Amino acid sequence: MRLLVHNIGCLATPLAGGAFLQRTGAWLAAEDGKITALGAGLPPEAQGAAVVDAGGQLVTPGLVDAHTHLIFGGWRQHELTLKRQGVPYLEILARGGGILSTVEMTRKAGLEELVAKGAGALKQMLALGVTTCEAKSGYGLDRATELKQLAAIARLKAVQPVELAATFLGAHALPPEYRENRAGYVDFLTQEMIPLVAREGLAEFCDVFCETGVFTAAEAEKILRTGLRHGLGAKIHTDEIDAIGGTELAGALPAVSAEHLIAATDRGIDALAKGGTVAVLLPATSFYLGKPYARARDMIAAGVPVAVATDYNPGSCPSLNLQLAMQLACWQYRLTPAETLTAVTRNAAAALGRGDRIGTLEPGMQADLVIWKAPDLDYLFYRFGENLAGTVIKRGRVVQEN
Ligand code: IZC
Ligand code: ZN
Repeated sequence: MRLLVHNIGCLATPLAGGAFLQRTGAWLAAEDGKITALGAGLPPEAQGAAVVDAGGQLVTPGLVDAHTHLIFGGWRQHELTLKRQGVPYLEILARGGGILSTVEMTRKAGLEELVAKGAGALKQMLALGVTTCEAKSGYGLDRATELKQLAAIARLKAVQPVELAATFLGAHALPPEYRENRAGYVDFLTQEMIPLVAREGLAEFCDVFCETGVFTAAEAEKILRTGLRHGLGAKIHTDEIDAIGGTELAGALPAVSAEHLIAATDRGIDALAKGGTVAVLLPATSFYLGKPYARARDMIAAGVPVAVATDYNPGSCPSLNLQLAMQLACWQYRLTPAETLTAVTRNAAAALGRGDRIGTLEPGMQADLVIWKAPDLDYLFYRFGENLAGTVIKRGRVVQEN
């Protein structure tokens, strides 16, 4: 299966070595799902390849959404008024709402229902140019429901084109059954769930919500080290609201990524740089919760690879629109268009352990790309509020035409 994309007005891509390439009048060839050659000027003979005319438009790598809570029952629109009345996110959780109300709805949902809802979301993401997506569990907090969420992710890998990376987030909140027994829940995760999830190959990563009133840095360390021993890469939700040591832990482990980081301190940023940990920033969550924006410029200055993702979930970011997150990153974090594109391609792929295969347009990399309804990269950050993705290609095949 061969593919030739020609008449590319502007090809924009980060490169593996850290540079950023923008080339006009380009073409790209792929075979068996991988990029074989790129060039400028006259394209090579098509020789039986499928030919796609990019129409003089922008082409970038397919977008990677490195942080989503894709699988959940119900929604939480009822929290909107509470939030408007000033009840904080953690207070809603402490009252048994928030994550725990989604847990209740996810426990009640059938597998087929979760698969159908996830498929609907992925269809929308693909139409927005997303070709790879992380998906976390964490709305079961019991054996059967965590496995049901991971089964839904496994099923979705087989039935639609967006590539999925599964993350086990059993440590998303303390379930009501363990309210008086924190240590018992951590034991359940480390002794029963993590070994089971790893043995069955149900997840690539293990994640913990390290936050005031949720899990401490010491608990997160125990859980993530257990995951690492079982072959699960470490991720951590940290400094979303308070800095309680999770970011320092992420750098020390090291974790593949630390996510949120709104309240990150200089020490935390330093630790991420030392550990080579990717900072996954979630600007649509800052927007939706009315919180400050993470210190992306300081992180880049410190040498931390910065990724940007949606955080799609029913509580703190009920939007799956990665283009919106990119635009917020550009305006609120003051990232340049090139830095922002790097954050949703190369760095996001690195946050999913796929940096050697996905996220740049270079020979040998997977042929995941988007032909945009945009003449150049700046335009993506200029025309906000509508879907600018045109044709989406995954592993060398056209999978979406808007
Ligand atoms: O359902 O509120 N921050 N987890 C940690 C979330 C947000 C998702 C939720
Ligand atoms: Zn999250």
